[in-house]
Amino acid sequence: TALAQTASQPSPATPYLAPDIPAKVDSTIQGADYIKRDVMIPMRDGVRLHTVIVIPVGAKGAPIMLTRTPYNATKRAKRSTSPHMQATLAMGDESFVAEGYIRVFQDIRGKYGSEGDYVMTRPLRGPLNDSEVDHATDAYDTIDWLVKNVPESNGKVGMVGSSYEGFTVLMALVNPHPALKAAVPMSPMVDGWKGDDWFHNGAFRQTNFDYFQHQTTVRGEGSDIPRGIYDDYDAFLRAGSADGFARQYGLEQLPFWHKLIEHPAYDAYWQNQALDVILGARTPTVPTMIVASLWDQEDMYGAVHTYEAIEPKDNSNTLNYLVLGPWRHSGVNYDGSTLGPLKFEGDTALDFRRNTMLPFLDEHLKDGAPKADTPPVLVFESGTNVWRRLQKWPTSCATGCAATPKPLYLQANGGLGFTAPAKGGPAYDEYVSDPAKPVPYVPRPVRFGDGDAWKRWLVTDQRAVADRTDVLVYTSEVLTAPMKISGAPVVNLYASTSGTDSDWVVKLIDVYPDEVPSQPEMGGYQLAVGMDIFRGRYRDSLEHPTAIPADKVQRYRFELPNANHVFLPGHRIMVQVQSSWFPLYDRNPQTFVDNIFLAKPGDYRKATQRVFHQGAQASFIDLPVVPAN
Ligand code: PG9
Repeated sequence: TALAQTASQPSPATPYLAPDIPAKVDSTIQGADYIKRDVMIPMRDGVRLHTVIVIPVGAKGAPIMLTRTPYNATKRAKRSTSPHMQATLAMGDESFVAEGYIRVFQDIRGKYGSEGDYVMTRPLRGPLNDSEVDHATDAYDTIDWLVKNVPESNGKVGMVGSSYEGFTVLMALVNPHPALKAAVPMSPMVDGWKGDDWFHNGAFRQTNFDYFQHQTTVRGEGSDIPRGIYDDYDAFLRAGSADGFARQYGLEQLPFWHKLIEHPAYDAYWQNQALDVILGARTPTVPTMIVASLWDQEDMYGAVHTYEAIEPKDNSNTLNYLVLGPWRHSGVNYDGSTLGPLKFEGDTALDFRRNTMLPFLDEHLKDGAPKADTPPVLVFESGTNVWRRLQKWPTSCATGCAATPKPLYLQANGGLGFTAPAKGGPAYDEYVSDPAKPVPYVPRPVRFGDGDAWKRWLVTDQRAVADRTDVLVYTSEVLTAPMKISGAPVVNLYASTSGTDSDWVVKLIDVYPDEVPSQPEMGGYQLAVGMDIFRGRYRDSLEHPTAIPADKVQRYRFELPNANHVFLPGHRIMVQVQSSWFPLYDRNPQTFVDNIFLAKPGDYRKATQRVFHQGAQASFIDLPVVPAN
């Protein structure tokens, strides 16, 4: 009977109310092909940094690949829960696993499992940092500990990482530990004012608010900003200024926001952090492969400028390498077969990681590895979609390059060409820039939280805005021969505004033929090859902004991102000019105020903008034209 069965059961050893969550569970995965060690590594000031070390079972004399991250070391070392190291680590690490590397991730001080204070992109010791530690010392102390405490290693350490993690790689090069034998900084954050993350040429990037919220409200991962508004175009327009947005959502509590609004211009705060300048002033000793993406929507400035700063110091030609791939920001670590509508032959990112990066790292980190056949510069040529091996970058520039740039002139009636505009005819084109109706940077609704849209926005079809009355469009004749550019196009805009301050956005565009049989949706596509914004108040000095005299022609000169592109026969070249790029960039009130972050509603005024294309005031883009291969 049921009663008899109950009575015959043995008395249980585990009390029914024993707590079901034990104090500690050993999470070792039986039969795994790797060992994970979680350690706290002491720094010179006593602060301990949380570090995850992933070691292949049976490793002996293996090199170490280190990444120092603000993005959670535990998570970075756990793509999935698996007994296989290959599945445990991220896609970008697959080649390291295949080659038997020990992989190490460390939380930087103040984030996730690490002790200490978090300071956003903590400046080096010096005028901005009077403590005894920075990322250079933390990297040094970490590497020192690793080579003494990981017996499975051969004592050689490499560093790799993208973006913030690329910044920590560059920081480790400031006073490198002797065991640091090779470095691969990818899309590193180098100059937060000129063209990486926070600003572009003084215009503030409002996508950063979400970043501040996630990264600096708590030691771990912060939550989203509860906007309660679907379209960020509306959310930011209604908030008024960037500071208005910050106050509305409680971000004015964050110290980093105050550091930004207290330093809107390129003052000593930014100058002293410019890592390209800092590294360019030192003698390089560690072989370094700097990786950039051609369509980097976050850190498009740092990589190439750091390469250019170090290059004159690399007397042996064995320390400074550059790679430019057809990727979005950090795309080098993911699938590089496509970017938005652009299709490449095979996975360009995997190809690079496996066939260029790994042999380079092996050469310097693996005992007895052969010398790699690494070209000084490896650049992807968009348009023709092939890799090119070069001796130097750029190929065309004002001085010291194989070719010098060629001016591409804006002409009357929307023309664009290499001949200076003829005398006579209208001297300028004009539009009204209305801060109440700024030009959207992508078609509305705009969702900063839509990661996929953000990753591909630089290749958005620019037809979306070409017909707006506040966007000027200049188009060349149809090309009959390929035209290749290889370097940074430089904008020389002659323009006036009826206001006293203004932003200028200039885009260099490849217009596809009307019909593209193999990919019909590309018919007439307007693909940006390089575009950027310049805040007019900084035209004469990045440090000391001045009001623009109303209705007086001024010259605005600034670089567009580096490109290595072939405009194919049948295509046309296009230039677009506009005065807002919203809500990615905060609006310029078009009235000169001390601090644009704090502009009041009444400061935002319509202005009549004129772009000149005649005589001494002929606007042009200096194009880094080189012979097509
Ligand atoms: N672009 C990001 C970032 C770098 C440095 C500072 C702040 C943000 C990143 O992808 O890490």
